[in-house]
Amino acid sequence: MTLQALLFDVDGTLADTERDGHRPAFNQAFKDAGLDWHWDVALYGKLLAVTGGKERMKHYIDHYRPDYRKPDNFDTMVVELHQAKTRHYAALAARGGIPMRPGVERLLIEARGAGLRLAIATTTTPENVTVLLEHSLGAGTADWFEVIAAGDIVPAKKPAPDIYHYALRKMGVDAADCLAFEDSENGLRASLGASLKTLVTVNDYTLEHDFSGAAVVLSDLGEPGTPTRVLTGPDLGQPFVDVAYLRALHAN
Ligand code: XBP
Ligand code: MG
Repeated sequence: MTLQALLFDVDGTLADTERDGHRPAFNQAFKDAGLDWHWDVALYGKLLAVTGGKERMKHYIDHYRPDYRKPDNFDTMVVELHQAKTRHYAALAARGGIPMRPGVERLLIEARGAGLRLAIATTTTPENVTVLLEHSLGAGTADWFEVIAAGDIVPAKKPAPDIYHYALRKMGVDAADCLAFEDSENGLRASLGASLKTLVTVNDYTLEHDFSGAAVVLSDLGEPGTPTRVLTGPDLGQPFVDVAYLRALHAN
């Protein structure tokens, strides 16, 4: 059991994409289509219980809009709305509008230097991952990840473990030799379902989630000068998460 690879969730983990990235992109797509659907910050927090943008829209209609009469082509309409939403999100991300969370860039650079293998396991659409990485982390950084497992590549989204199983299979690595990084309960259920030790960094939408089973729950990865806070789990006595911290956590 040696630490060989790190698997990262994207939304909420690498960057705070939900409130000011995905949410306004959905709202713009709804508006462009002449729909009176609008997701404010609080409602979006509730809708996040359902992963996947298309699945989230259907959930919204089924649970919050009993007044809405679905057209016969509702499924196609949702797919098209989601494509429009993805274009809006990509434009926002391409303007560099979504910064990486504290410590993410520093840790990725150190991990690469230490020979750790990197992968992504996310529910979001593949284009969203590439555009975010290339514009917020830097040109060429999508290539830092040997596998980008994303979106509809597996039919069952998080909290199902399928996306993690897919990434592990592609990498040919044992779950026992990896660590996963997540920010949400659904994400943690997925990583734990794939037997991955998981480090959680919370955000405003996920603070109250149930993170039982996580190896550690932190405020963020921390930076020199702005230390991380341990919310649950062992205090490894380091002000920020670096590769030495990850090796200690993995061996713990
Ligand atoms: C992310 C999601 C995604 C995003 C929106 O969850 O659930 O649906 O909110 O992206 P996780 P899409 O961080 O657990 O992977 O609209 O492309 O689905
Ligand atoms: Mg997430």
